[in-house]
Amino acid sequence: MSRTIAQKIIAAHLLSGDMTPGSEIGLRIDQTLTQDATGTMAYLALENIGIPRVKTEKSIAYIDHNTLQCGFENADDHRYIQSVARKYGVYFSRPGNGICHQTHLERFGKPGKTLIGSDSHTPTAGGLGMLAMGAGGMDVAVAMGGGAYYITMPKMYKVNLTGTLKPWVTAKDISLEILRILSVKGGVGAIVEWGGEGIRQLSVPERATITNMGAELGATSSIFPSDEVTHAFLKAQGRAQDYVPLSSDPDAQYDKVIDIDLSTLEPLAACPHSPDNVKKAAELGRIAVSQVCIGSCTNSSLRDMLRVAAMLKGKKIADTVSLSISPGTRQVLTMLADCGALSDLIAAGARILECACGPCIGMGFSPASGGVSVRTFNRNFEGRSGTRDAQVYLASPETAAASALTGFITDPRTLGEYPAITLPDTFLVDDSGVLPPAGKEEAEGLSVERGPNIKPFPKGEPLPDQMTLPVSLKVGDNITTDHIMPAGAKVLPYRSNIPKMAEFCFGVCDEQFPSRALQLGRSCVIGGANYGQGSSREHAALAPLHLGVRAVITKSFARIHVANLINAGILPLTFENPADYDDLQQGDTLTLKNIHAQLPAGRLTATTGSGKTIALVYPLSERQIAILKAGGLLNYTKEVAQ
Ligand code: MIC
Ligand code: SF4
Repeated sequence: MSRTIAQKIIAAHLLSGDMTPGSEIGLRIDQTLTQDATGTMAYLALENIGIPRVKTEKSIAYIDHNTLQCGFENADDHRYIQSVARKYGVYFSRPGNGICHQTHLERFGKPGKTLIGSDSHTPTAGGLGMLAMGAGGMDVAVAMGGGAYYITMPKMYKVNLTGTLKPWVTAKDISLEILRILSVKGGVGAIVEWGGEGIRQLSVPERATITNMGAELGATSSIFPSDEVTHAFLKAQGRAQDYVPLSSDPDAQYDKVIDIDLSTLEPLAACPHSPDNVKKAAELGRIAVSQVCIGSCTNSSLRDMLRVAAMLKGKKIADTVSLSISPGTRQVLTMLADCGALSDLIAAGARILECACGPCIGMGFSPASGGVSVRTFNRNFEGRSGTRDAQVYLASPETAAASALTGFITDPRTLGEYPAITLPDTFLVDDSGVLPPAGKEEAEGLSVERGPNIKPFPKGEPLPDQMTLPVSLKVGDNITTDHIMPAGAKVLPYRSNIPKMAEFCFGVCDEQFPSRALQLGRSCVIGGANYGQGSSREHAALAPLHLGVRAVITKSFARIHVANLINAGILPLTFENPADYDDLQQGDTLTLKNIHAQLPAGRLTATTGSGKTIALVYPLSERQIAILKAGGLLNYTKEVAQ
């Protein structure tokens, strides 16, 4: 039987279910990663499950998100994760060692293996031919404990690249082009495989830029073949032994095929406030820029940094621009320093930040009021930068550096000749920033260090058979997890303190929501299409849970978020007739009866306060129904273990 790359990896890791698109499958997971902002919850869940040692081939805990330490909270979280990792058999990547996805790509990812990470950009490792997926922290905890990871068997999409990129046009522009074509909803329920002659010119870090931004399509994952380019990259990282070739069968079937001729692409930019609001940089007009940020898990490789350094060498950035540069990893930063390129960046006026997420997650470097910021990142959702009225544009390192030089959003082709760079044949390998776990015997005697900010994992309650729920909030389409549970330096320190964090829930939409919801007791939230897109943060389910939200009813959901809702014990439902969305308002009530009996059919009738009957649908697997009835994944996992 002929198969796509992803189907081959799925078949080799299938623990349950059949590979028909739409049905639930359970996968064996070889590797896991966590980062600190979601990691505390994942490890609290792991401790709760009660397994003494992780059972994966490799699990790594990265510290890269909450690295601004304005009080004890983040440092306490780092210390907790370090101690829990050491005890439970997890490698610990120290703060400053690098952004999880870039570090994982360089040092740990392996073609043909499965990886889940408590971060939506985990598919970055798909650039290496790995099946890598973002997941909620509880799912990662279960996978660390040796349990299956469950997904809906995805459809298969193929993007065929032909032709050659013109000078100044980059992998980032390819990512933006596919977002322009498919939109932020266009990849939901699918794995996007990249192929065609055109992929040969893309190095692994460039491929990773593309698989990274596949998260913005809503795709389950994105993947490249493992070929001679992959082999060369692994060899340069001193990991030639990790190479295995991997490609799709010539007659593999795809649900959708998209062709892109690379020679027709131009430098692009995603305009405020969505990654799919894509326009040609040349056609944006004269937009003055006050800030440029280069880095993030999308564009922080040595290639990207060297290119920017070559563009800035011997020049000064515009007086009106503040430029931040965050190299992705310590490997990148050290190599930049060794070859002198770091000095070129500093001399041009750049502010060098540590190897971490930084401005991408609003951890410092928020733009000025109404400021225009050009960023090489992957998300430009409203408010994410930390400045509510900032205008954030997403672009390639080349377009960003050109804009830093001129002070206006600039098509880099106007700068003249494309500066050549030479990438080394071997990279500097120093894994001393990754601390191995304790051996089994030593681990038994170790205790976990918990600071006062680390509160116990919130408990879900078993799903009642009948509920009358007032609508505590109604929101529109494309609500992101940054709306539901904002990030930024003010809120992120409370990632391990759900009661405190919940005070900021939906703050971008309605600051009164937390107090109103608490007052109502149990309630439901009404949303539009693609509800919960973006991050994997399960806080976007746990904070509403804490505030009494028992059901979320929408036109449609994003993949990771709906899994997080179920894991938290919150009932997800969609309108059978989308027009019913229009009739329901904040303050209305919905009564659901005989819930348990109706769930297996995936269809529930609800009665509104005015007596109208509406049909709500959502297909749930037996496992998901059992999780909801148990009051969330942790309760369920304990029940199953007994
Ligand atoms: C993001 O880019 O939104 C984050 C911050 O990396 C999140 C994880 C989080 O909220 O901690 C993600 O992408 O999953
Ligand atoms: Fe970090 Fe930004 Fe990447 Fe999220 S998208 S992992 S915040 S760099």
